[in-house]
Amino acid sequence: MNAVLNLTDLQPTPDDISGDVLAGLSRTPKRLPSKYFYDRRGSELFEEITRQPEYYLTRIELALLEASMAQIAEAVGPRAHVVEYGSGSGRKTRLLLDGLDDPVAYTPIEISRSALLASVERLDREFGDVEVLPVCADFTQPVPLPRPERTADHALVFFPGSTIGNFTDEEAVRLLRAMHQTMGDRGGALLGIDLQKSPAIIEPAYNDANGVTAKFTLNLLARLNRDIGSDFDLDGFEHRADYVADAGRIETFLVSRRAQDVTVEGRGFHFDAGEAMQVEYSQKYTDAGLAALAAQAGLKVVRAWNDPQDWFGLRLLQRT
Ligand code: AVI
Repeated sequence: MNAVLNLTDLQPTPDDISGDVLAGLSRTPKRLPSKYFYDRRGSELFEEITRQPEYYLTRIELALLEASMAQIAEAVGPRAHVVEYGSGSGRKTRLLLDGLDDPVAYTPIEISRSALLASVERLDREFGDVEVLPVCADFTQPVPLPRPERTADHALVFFPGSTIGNFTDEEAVRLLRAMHQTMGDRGGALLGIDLQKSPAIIEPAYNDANGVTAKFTLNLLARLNRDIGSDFDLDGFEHRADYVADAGRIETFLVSRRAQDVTVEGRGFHFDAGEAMQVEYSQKYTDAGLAALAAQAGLKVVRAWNDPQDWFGLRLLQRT
C-alpha cells in the first residue's frame, strides 16, 4: 500500500508568519509564537533536547507508556482509530500501536504538508499492519476523520509530550474543544502532561548544560531571518528560561544583550538592553488544573497514570 495515495489534504490556511511576528513585536512586552520554533533545524534541535540528561519529559513518558500499556489498552478498548496531533513521534506511536488491542488505523494530523509527506513513507513502512491515513489539516480546528477500510469502534486522539503545555490556557481550551469534536461520541484522548514539581527538577530541563535548548530558542530568530527577511542579530540575544511557580510554568525568553533595532518587513522595532521577549510557555499541571481546562471543553479525565515519582502523567479524557 502506498500511503501517499491515502493523504487527505484539507488545505489548511498557511501560517501568516509575518503577520504573527509583527503583531507579537508590537505588544508590550514583546512576544513571538513558539509554533515557529519547528523548522527543519528546530525539529532536529528539539530531538537533541529530548536526549539531554536534564530533559526528563521524553524519557519518563516513554517508560510510563511502556509500563502502563496493558492498562491503557484495556481502558481504550479494541479497534481504535488512533489520531495523532503532529506527524508522528516515532517510538511513542509505535509503543501505542503495538500495545493497543487491534488498532484499525493511524491518522497523523499535521499542518505542514511537507512535514507530513516526509513522515508518510516512514509511517507506512513502520506501521505496515495498521492502515495509515494521514491528514493535512490544522488540528486546533475540528478535523473530519478519513474512513478506514475496516470499521473502527471509536477514535483515540493521541497528544503526547506535554505539547498541550505550549498553549496558553485559553488556547488549550480551544484545542480541547476541537479535540472533543474530532474524537466523536464514543472517542477519547490520551494526553501526556508534565506535572508540577520542584523547580530544581523543572528549570534545568529548560537550561541544559550542553546549551542545546539555548540553540533551539535562538534558532527561532535564524528561521525568521530566513523566512521573512528580518535582521535579528543572533549574537544580540540570549536564552533565558524561568520556572514561575505562581503560574506553574516555564516561561522562556530571548533577552536583548544590548540596545538594538531590528527590522521586520520594513518596520523597525527597538529593544532596550536587557529587554526580555517572551517566546514559549511550558505549562506544568496539577490534576485539578487539567480537570478544569477539560471541563471547559466538555471533557473529563477518566483514567490517570503517573510515573513512580509523579513527575509526568498520561490522562485519558472522554466527553462528559
Ligand atoms: C514540545 N514541547 C512540549 C517542549 C516543552 O517541553 O515545552 C518544547 C521545548 N522547549 C524547550 N525545551 C523543550
